[in-house]
Amino acid sequence: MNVEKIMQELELKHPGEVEYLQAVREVLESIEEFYNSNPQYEKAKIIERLIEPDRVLIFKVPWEDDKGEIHVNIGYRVQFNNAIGPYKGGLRFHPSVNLSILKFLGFEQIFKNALTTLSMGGAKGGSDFNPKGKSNTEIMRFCYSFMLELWRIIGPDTDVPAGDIGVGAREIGYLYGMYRKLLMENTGVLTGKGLNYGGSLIRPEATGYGVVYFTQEMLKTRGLDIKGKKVALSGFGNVAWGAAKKLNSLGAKVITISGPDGYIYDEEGISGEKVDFMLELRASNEDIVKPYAYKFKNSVFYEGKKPWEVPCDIAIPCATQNELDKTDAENLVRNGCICVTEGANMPCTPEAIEVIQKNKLLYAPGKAANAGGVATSGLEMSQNAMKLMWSAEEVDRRLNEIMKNIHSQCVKYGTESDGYINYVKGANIAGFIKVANAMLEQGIY
Ligand code: NDP
Ligand code: 2IT
Repeated sequence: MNVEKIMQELELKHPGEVEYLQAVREVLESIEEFYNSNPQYEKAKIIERLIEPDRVLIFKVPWEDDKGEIHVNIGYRVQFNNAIGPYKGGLRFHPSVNLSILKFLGFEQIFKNALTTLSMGGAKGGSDFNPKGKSNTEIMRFCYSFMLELWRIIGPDTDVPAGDIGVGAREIGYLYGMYRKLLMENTGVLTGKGLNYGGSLIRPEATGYGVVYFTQEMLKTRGLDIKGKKVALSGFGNVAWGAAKKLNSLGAKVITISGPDGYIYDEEGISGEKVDFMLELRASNEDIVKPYAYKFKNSVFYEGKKPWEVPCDIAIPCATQNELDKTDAENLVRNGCICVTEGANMPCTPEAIEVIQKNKLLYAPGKAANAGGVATSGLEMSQNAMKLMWSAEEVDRRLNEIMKNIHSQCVKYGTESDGYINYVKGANIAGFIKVANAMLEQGIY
């Protein structure tokens, strides 16, 4: 494979799809050496077949607001690759959603899902719908309309969507309600469901818990413990909340959270009722963290700033793509940070990753570190198929095992000659091998 040639062709075919092109380039560059020393992949044109989605459904989502006004949004489902199992990946409802973002997320999801060792292919979907400020009935009408198209291409053994930014238990409930009505079936067609209708215990916490389990494994490679470490988190959504809960229970100190309006610095640590307050902030639908500083007087709100300027031992970006850039990475290094774990998908820019890796910090890409969310979705699918429900302890034990296994795969394929573990390389190669071999074994279609 010649990365530059492939990228040039891809850029010509998909001009302006910057996030998608960024995600593909990262994978290609990190697997290039391995790929070229295993000619069976080139012979079968695995890369050319892997970088284009199997199919994309784009549809219109008309819905009526509470005043009777009609709106039209765009809905998408990108089914990227199902060589190892049914298409699987979240739905994102956010005004920034476009084809490029969903293709980057769907592409990443292929490798992430392969790393979990469960049988799940890669997909992503969503809409440019903005849930902010909408009433429950508006959300319900939008979700119903979205499912009136989506049902045609999903199914428990075909494609199993879940949540992502802007899609939580409430949205999954409405989507499931319409699917059940249309098909007269109760199956594991969506994950992240409520506990009353087939959801799994620990799924809401799973991404954040998994991120912390992975961080523990990384620290162990340097003989370090997470206890007592100061941790800067960004975001205040589902992933940041789960991470904060687990970090506190392990004796680490969470000192920041953030929203698009700025970040909160709380020297005393964000624990106990303060973590619960994160859920209230999210539920307010306002998408601002400023009210935290009104409620907890010893905390400070820094308007329009990012948390990466605060001295910390561990940084865990949990908000969105490209939120941590080169300058942020330089600040973290200067302030003595030892570990950056990606809770969000692709939150570090390529330039930031270069700085972090050059300075030999522990660094884990999202496709390895945040795989606990989709892994627990996979466990939800297993429970649904068996018509059984595991205890929280059982699910958590399996999640912990899966995260440790992902870490071992990264060490196996990512350890460099000087002993530094390149988790990007490790995760991409390990994920690639499973999918590529499945494709080889099944022929060219
Ligand atoms: P949530 O919707 O619960 O929270 C994310 C919120 O972060 C968004 O509402 C967004 O606000 C906010 N945000 C956006 N940009 C910034 C920014 N620059 N600084 C601070 N906050 C910002 O989403 P999740 O917690 O579910 O997802 C967060 C990340 O984790 C995403 O990258 C997602 O893909 C990833 N992820 C999620 C998993 C899951 O199971 N939910 C699993 C694995 C990964 P705004 O609307 O104003 O932009
Ligand atoms: O990015 C992700 O892995 C998710 N949003 C979770 C997907 C899932 O199917 O649980």
